[in-house]
Amino acid sequence: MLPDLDHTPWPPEVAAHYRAAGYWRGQTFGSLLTALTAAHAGRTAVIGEEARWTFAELDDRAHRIAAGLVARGIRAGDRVVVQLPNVPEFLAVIFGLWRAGAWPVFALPAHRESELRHFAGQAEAAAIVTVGVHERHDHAATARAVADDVPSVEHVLVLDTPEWAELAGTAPRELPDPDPEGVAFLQLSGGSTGLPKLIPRTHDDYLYSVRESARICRLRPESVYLAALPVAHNYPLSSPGVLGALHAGAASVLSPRPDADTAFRLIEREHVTITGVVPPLAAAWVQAAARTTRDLSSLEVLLVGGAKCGRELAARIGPALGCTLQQVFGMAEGLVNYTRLDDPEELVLGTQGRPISLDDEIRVVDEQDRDVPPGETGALLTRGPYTIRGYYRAGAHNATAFTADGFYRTGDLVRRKPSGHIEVVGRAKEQINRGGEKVAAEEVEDHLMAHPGVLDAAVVAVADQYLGERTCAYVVAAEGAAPTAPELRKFVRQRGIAAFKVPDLVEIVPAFPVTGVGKTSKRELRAALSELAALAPDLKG
Ligand code: AMP
Ligand code: DBH
Repeated sequence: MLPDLDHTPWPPEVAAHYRAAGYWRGQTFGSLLTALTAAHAGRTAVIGEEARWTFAELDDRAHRIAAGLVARGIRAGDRVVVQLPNVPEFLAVIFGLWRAGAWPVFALPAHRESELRHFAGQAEAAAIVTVGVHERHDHAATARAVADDVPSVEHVLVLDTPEWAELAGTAPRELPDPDPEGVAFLQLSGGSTGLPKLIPRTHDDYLYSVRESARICRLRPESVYLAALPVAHNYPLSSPGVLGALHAGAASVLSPRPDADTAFRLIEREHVTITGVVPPLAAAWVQAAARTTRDLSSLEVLLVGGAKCGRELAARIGPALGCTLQQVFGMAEGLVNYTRLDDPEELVLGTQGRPISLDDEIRVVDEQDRDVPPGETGALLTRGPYTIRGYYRAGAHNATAFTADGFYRTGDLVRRKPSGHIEVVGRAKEQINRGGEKVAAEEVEDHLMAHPGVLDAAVVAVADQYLGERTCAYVVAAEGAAPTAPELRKFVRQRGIAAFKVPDLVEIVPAFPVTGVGKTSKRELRAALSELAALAPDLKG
């Protein structure tokens, strides 16, 4: 079994190559912000609904927060769960943590007590940074409940409180710059087994992907990036995201919500040039664009990714929004693919792009890990200068999530074009992609199994017109029990998990179909979904 390392390093000769090739440049996020501020001090860096900060203001805030965190006992290498909505403070907090040498653990606003307890516990976090009530949820109360359960958590820091104002007002001080090859933060994976795994990303590796993303998306100081999706997610954070925008000296607008009304208002107000959405949102924006009175003419590029963008939708985006479509297929574990802005239409509409780096190694393999012939479908394996070699403290999981020679098993089924462009054709992992929000089947199954009336549970994807996929939970009731679908959905919600993980459909069945070796056949369950009514009696056996 592999050891439970915080960070699985790249082999030394591979790391030497990444340095020599100029991918890893020995810069930290803190020193990047210092350099950006020197170059762009008076330019706008970040725009919220009300606030508008220059690079110099963001830099000053990050310095003060770093000093305030250190004064409260946060040390280099400490993990700090950050659960913030799309507000400018998000950037001040993460750069503050980076300057203090602490590692942000990026939770999403949608996460609830169960997930936060897992992140804080798994990371042995020293603190949680969050907000008070946001979108009718009391995040501060949730964070305090988590702190009560997780002994390592000593501080719950809540934005917009007197305590926070004091911390954020601390006099700046010089702090040692952390190791650029060391871990910078823990990102979350959508997961396919159990609870989400934590992904250790280094300053060097992540900055490489951010720098190249900014270049590939042609960001320049005059660009304006709109973060419509939750900014802690890897996609709006780095593909090219708010970090790519900062890197280019450009401004980022943080949208409180992703809906067309809010986003279009901000596009018009701030002359947004580029943004990124998931396919269902792209579809909603395409519809809304037909009747909007907002001026969207500043928009040059719309990135679409997180889930497969079908050709039909892809073809409608440019004409409807008056901009160039750029497909992006990425993962928090590393590898990011983009269609290029000068790619022929056939590739832009029909593929999910090609890798960022010439040193992104791609293998497309069959079930025995043998390369399939060029152009045929297989499972995507990858390794490269910004793809992790192991999850955080997850030796046993790493043994199966990676090949012995360090390739990450993405779980995606793909085909490769002669140009190197990748078409995503399906998935081999037990994950439901709910319009870009990933749901690990096992995590939801475990919550269902906690109900006394549930003997067995299997969660599968069901095709959905809007989201691409939704979740369906098949449940076998315990003897003498008769749980109902609404009861089970409520039960799962009350376990304190993100709303997007609560099963959309719950079907109570007498038994599951099994495979030849007696495992629950999810394939048959999925097939059964399309003819549910007719098949239900046959599920016995
Ligand atoms: P995560 O590992 O949670 O960051 O999620 C990454 C996964 O999202 C990938 O492995 C794919 O399954 C899926 N994904 C991301 N972008 C796309 C895309 N453009 N098309 C299809 N699937 C995507
Ligand atoms: O889905 C993702 O995780 C994702 C999508 C697009 C991602 O991590 C990214 C780009 O960087």
